[in-house]
Amino acid sequence: MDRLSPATLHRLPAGILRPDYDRTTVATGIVHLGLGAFHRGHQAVYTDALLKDDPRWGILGVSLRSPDTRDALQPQGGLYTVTASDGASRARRVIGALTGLAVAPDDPAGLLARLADPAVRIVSTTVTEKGYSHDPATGALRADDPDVRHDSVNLTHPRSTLGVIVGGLRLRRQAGLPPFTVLACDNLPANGHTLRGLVIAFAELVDRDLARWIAGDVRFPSTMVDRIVPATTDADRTDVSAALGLDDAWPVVTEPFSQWVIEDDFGGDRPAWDVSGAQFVRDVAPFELMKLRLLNGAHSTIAYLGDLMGCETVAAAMAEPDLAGLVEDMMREEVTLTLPALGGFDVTAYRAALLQRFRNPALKHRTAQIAMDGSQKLPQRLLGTISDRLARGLPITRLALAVAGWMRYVSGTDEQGQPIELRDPLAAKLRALADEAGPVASRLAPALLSVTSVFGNDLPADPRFTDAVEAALDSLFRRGCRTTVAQISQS
Ligand code: CS2
Repeated sequence: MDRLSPATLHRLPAGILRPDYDRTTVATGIVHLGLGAFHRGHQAVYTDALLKDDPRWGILGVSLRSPDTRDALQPQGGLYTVTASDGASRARRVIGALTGLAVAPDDPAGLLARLADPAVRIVSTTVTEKGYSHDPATGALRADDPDVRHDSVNLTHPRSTLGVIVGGLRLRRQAGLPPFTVLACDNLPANGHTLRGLVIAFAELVDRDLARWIAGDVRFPSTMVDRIVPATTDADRTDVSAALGLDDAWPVVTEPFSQWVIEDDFGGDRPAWDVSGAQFVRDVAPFELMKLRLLNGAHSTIAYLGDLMGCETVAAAMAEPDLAGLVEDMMREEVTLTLPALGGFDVTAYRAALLQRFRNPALKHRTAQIAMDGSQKLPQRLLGTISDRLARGLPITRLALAVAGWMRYVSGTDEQGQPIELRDPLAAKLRALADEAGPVASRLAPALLSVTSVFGNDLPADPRFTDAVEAALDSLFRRGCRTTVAQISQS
């Protein structure tokens, strides 16, 4: 089968949307760091839709580590297919927004030169939580991180997200150019504000004047991003290639739903992403809190408890009535009360839509994928909600079970005695703590709660929290996940 590419694009069957603009006239106005499936199914799609009217905003897609995406998409001239499906219907669209592909370690200096191109006005990121080199509990820079240390003395050849951004900004300042706007698109609380703090803290390690310039002149709008985009499977590749009649080495499969709320705080021109469905607002915080706590909080709960119950995907976990009931109750009874009111917003409908989205049979969203990097995700997804509830003297039964589910998962062995592969930047530390404690709640819970970069100092000192987590973990060890979930869900 021939490859999807600019030369074969005209052979696509009718019904598959394709770029409605002349790709040769598109300039690169955005450099995006973190070229995973999420970016390609979200920001790139919003951008693709406006290039016809405004061809200044093509995207140079940069992978910070692996060459895989570049290697798959280079022969396709950057083209790839996005399939949106709810199980019943399916819409396919070939996206042409990527004007270039780069792999940072191949040529870090060349990448910085691209960031210093005057046509580039925005540098955006989807580098996942762990890509921010920060302490998830406090948002502070991890100055001892090996990549941060490397970059602070090798800023012409950076490895980290922070190093690339600051290296690019330094070149622009040296060239007398205005800075680019830095657009954070990861699931972190106040992502733009958090990234700003980290960029400035990192710049201070390099050059205080530069740090001052960044603090004064660079904009870091926060954004809320939402679209469920699971890792692409080989079955997706086969399926998409059959529909196209052309081979697409790395298509993206996602849901029809997509949301992007962006703080309207850019240093210069910006794409009219609102024309393609995004929302520009003054304050993203209420949207972000709602999404992180309801969607991502539920997702992590489903991931740990579902995985322990033997459910391979989110949809399979949602087919377990007790688990689905527990998640629904957690969202309604425990999370919603901690959210600020969003004028005119129907949170009941939002919750119902989330449950429906989780049930999407077209998405093979693996619980193991969401379970990854728990140490980086727990604070904003579950622990903030718990702190807010405790401050009001409210119970935290289901939230505590979710945290205990993570601990049970981290213990490294599933209920059939099979090893659980822990993928987490703190894996070595967590595994050592778990091995030393053994499968005993009264030892494992305190051991893990002592990891301050996850739990901070306040929660581990609050017996309402520690007792609830330990009791839930004890039940998971003694009675198993299925029985524990059933008991809590039916109580
Ligand atoms: C998921 C998110 O992998 C995960 O941790 O919870 O990627 C989730 O699918 C997105 O945030 C949905 O917008």
